[in-house]
Amino acid sequence: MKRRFTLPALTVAATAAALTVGVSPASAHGYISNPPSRQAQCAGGAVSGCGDIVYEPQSVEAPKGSMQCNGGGSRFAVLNDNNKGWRATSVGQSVTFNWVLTARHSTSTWEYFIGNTQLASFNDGGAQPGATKSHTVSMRGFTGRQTVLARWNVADTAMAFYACVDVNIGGGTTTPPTTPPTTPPTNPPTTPPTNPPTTPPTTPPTNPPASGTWRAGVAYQPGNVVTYNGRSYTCRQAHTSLTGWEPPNVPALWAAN
Ligand SMILES: [Cu+2]
Repeated sequence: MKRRFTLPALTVAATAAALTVGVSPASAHGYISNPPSRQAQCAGGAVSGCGDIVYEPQSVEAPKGSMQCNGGGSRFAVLNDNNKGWRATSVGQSVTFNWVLTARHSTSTWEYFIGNTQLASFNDGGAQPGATKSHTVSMRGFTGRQTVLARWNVADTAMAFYACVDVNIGGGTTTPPTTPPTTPPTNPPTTPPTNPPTTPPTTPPTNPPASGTWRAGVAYQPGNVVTYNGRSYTCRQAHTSLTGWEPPNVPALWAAN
């Protein structure tokens, strides 16, 4: 899984260069695209009424140390609203979180929490990530609907990037002896109807055609083929397209055919 997203150094350099031109620095950072984070759901149109986050899901940047989905900053408070209708992705006992990074900030750690419990921490020791990053994290000890808070701690600034991902852990599988077999008491969303995204990667409403003209706001999947300015490109990683992320600008996401 991890391997699939490893990209040649050359591509990464090209991406950074392209983004300098195509996207303003203020909007060039990163977010979890899959399973779709709250900001990804806003950007993809799965959840509406999100405000400005739809234009820059990668910009949830705030000082380190917050436990809030928006990082406790002044922007994007909508991400903290648990009643917003976020879709929970059905997952097993471990989840691979995939980041799309539009700026390769040198990194201290990547952290994952449910509530106040730290699920995992990955120490990059100040290294620069590639254009994408993925971590597989155990959900051990948790079942049902949960919100995972991810923090990308930048090494050389006081800032971090935040992403909340709603998941439904262990859909039908198991339950420890602590749970009574008959009723699933406090976990309403264990019933299928509330979990539309049973398909693996990104889910949003806009399913891209097998081929067609590239558009913003579409949840593209690996293998999707689009045309842009008369050229054909194949999607390399699941992501929701954004203005500024046209295929020639982001070779990490699109391979020219
Ligand atoms: Cu940045």
